[in-house]
Amino acid sequence: MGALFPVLEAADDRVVLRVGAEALTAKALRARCVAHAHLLAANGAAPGSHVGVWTQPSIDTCVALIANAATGFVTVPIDPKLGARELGHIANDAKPVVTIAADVDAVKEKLAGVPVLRAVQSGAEDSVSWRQTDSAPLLVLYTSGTTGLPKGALLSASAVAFDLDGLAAAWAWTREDTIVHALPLFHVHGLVLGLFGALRRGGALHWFPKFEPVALASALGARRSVFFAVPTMYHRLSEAAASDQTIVEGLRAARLLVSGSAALPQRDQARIEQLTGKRVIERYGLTETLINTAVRAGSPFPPGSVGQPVDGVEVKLVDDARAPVAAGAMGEIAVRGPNVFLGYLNRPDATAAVLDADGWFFTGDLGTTDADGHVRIVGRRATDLIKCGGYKVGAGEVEAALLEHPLVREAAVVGRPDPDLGERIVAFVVTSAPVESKTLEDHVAALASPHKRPREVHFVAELPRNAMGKVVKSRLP
Ligand code: MLC
Ligand code: AMP
Repeated sequence: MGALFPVLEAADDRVVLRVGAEALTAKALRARCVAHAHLLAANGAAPGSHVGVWTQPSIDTCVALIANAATGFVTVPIDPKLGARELGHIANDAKPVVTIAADVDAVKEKLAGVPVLRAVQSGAEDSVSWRQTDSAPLLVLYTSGTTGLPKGALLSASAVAFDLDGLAAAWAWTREDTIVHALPLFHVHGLVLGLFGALRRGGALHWFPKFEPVALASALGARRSVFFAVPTMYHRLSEAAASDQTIVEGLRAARLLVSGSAALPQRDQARIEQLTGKRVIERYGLTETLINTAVRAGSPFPPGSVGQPVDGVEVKLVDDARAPVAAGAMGEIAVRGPNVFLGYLNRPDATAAVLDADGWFFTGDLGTTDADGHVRIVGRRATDLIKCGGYKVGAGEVEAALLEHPLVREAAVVGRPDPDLGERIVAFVVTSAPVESKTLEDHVAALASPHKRPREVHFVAELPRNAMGKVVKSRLP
């Protein structure tokens, strides 16, 4: 064990965090962490308490997320765009003692019953005890399943440290690297890899609250940088780069271009390689396991590989009965290692369904491995899980939200291939009176979340059903 973020113990004057025109040195960040711990202690939170962080895009939010983790609280990141239903669920399920927000007024009416505190704006000079890489929870990250409301995955500090150190070895990631990204701060990719990863290495993070190709590319050119993005962002960068040399130069200047959270289409990979002479490297993970496999920096890899297991992570492929498949055959990917989560909050049933007594976690992803251990993802067991823009969305959540609209009588939701989003959310609905598509899209955005809104709505007279009355999605037009 050691400190989760050693850079805060021996803080110096190097800039570790940049957002827009604002920057913080390690010393200034350390002082803010101390002030944060005092603020929480004065408001009824103790180490180990669940503390919500409203992830509005600002440097104060980054500080709150770091300070909360660094000083011993369990962070429940909350997407500020969540609709009423999901917010209510998270508040009831995780029961945060308090929630920290950069802009308190924007939150107060939305989070009924949870006290909201303004994120600290200045530092304190005394000391606190820094969070160690122990096995107690560090994060509760909400993730969608095929049905029902999102589940809170409990991740320990030791899992986060183990995984980040494994990725550091895979990518020769050091304190000399600046991570550049424009990912949201309430999921593994932007929060654990992007924010905590940069800080654990002791390097810097240059975070962009919005995905802006030209600004991002300029940042990549400014320092020894590593870029983290979802495939949709690489797709949009490659499109924009075709007519903007600044973007080409930026991508070319980066030390590493890393993609994850969904499959990177070969077409976009080829386009970026043709423009910049660089190949994007992929890594594969889940909220429940953090990152399991990663292409090694500077090593050759076959097309479509999401890399070899991170050091210390075991990977096996299994059949429907969870028995290992023959070498070279396709199977469900199961993983085991210190990276695997502690379980879902308040959901022992759901935990038991994915985690066996020997510590194997069954991912639901279908893959193959080659003789060198390179993993390729070839599909997913559940067709009712959709990956749209790198966000996981359960078809059932969207259907449930649609059915709460007074004019919707029946709804079926599927993911359809999309060159930009990977998969787009497509809804088929039977309504009792005419209604605009936009009305239904806005309805889902407001109730669940904007990224769960259908991008296409088809109005049908009835849904195809089998003899038992169950909707047969494969027969949808
Ligand atoms: C649009 N908007 C609406 C709306 N329609 N708001 C309310 N109601 C409506 N009807 C808003 C959106 O919220 C957004 O706001 C803006 O309008 C633009 O929306 P958009 O055009 O639809 O955005 P989109 O093009 O879909 O965004 C693409 C994207 C995004 C790539 C930027 O999908 C993204 O950030 N993806 C990252 C997902 C991610 O981090 N996944 C990691 C999961 S962890 P605004 O204000 O935002 O502009 C994981 C593990 C692992 O998977 O391996 O990493
Ligand atoms: P989430 O639950 O949002 O953490 O999403 C996890 C899922 O994202 C995995 O189960 C995979 O289906 C998908 N995923 C993550 N990284 C990759 C990748 N590099 N290639 C393909 N799919 C990926």
